[in-house]
Amino acid sequence: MTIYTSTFPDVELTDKTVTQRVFEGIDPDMAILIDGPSGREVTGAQFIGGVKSLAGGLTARNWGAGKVLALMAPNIPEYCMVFHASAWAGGTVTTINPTYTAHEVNHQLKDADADVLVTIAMFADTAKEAIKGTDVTEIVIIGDAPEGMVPLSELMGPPMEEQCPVDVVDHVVALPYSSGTTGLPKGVMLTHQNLVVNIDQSLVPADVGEKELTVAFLPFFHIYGLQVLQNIYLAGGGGLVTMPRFDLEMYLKLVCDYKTARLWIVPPVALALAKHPLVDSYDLSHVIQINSAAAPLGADVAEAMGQRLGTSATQGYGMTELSPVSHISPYGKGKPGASGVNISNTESRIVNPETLEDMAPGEDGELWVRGPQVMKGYLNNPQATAETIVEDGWLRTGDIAHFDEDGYLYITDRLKELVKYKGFQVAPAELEAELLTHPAIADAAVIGKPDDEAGELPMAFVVAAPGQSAPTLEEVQAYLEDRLAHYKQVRVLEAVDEIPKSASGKILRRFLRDRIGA
Ligand code: 4UV
Repeated sequence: MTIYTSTFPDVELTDKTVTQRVFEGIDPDMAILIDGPSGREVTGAQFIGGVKSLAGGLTARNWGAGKVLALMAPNIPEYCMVFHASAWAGGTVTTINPTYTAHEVNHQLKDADADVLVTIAMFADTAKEAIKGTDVTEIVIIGDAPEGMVPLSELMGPPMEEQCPVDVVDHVVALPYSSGTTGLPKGVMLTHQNLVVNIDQSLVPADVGEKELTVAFLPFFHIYGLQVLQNIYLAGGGGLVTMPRFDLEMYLKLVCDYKTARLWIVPPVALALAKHPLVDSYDLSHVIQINSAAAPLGADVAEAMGQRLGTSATQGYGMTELSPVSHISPYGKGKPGASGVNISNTESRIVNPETLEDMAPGEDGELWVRGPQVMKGYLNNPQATAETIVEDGWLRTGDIAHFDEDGYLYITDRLKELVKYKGFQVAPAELEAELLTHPAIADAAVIGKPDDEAGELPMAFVVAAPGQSAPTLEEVQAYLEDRLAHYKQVRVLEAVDEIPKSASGKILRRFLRDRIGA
């Protein structure tokens, strides 16, 4: 067995909850959360007071200890308050993409067994539709609530001064959804200890400066935004300027106004920073580090962005199931094309996915990761858990990679089904299931088609039902519109006579990728 270890000192496992850990880093007098569009500020003291008071209110309504709170909101300061109030009160937060359709929200509410849904007025209609047939009886609205819904302000109760006691090793505090290596999106059970240790592991090399601000446009519902921005910045003594949705001009303006040292981005934003004419109108010379993750960053784009902004682009690697960070490029020590080195307490192997034997150093194979940040498992899915976390606690990532002689990780391919559209997860199995409900489609398969801007586009191969002609791309898009969020939409379609499958009925995606030269 060839195990790649970390060169960083181990961090200690503690019995702190994630909110206790985050509170430790907070300066009460600093504006730690700033709403980007309005400039509204929340100080550390206001944040802590708000979390405790909301935790009291959640507990009074029986939405605290042991309960699941579904949070479906864009990045606004209250997002962080709701997340930590639930954690402080002993609850679990399942994070929902606010661009989801009612159909998708309904599925997650049921799967996660949510007790209450917190959202904003803009999504009230979706929320109302989505709670039908679920255990959620009330919708809480951040801001002014439409009739029949509860305004968040009404929940502010007498403060709960102490953390509700929980077993930090076992209690699931966050339940984001990920499809992992195969199948439909699943609830990823992350414990307090998972999140706390990943904060501490990341802060060893990540070097967030005291009182340092960054602009948080990466959505908090995804683990990258939730942990790297929300929790690591706050625990590290920094703060966030929140953006409810990405807009390049506003992003550049906020980065300049708040003189943020570090940018946390995904590859499509790197492309914009490298190529978009708007960038020339802003002085970004104060930026010292740009870190991209969540999807492969092309070498040309990284180089062009670095040159234009006068800094180098580095990459990190992670996965929802890893809380999410396992590899980071230490500040000033990135390598072109590399996704970083093992962080503290983290081991990696490169394994032949067929024979399960370790590959020779430098050779490509499946990346396996072990460390205290590995999830507890998938919710209500012991089989998927057992297929993903194998003996001795190794997590199979489904990514193909190798290490160089200095211990830097290079992701070179993806073994798993997952499609990444602008860094967002699109699960082929989910699209295939929806496509199969179309009356003119007899069979379907979805893969990612390489694309310069989005990274990959969801591409569908469809077989027409007997006696019918296959639907066109436009027809399929119109059909899926009410069922799937915009980013999961099929962008390319090809009608075929049959879907290539193995003897056991598994779609042979490699054949389809070869067919389009991907
Ligand atoms: O589960 P997920 O959607 O999770 C993420 C998390 C990425 C993060 C977050 C915080 C970090 O500090 C950090 O370094 C990375 O995206 O998707 C996981 C899959 O995304 C692909 C890969 O296929 C993972 O299994 N991916 C993530 N990072 C990279 C990547 C990368 N640097 N290069 C290529 N693919």
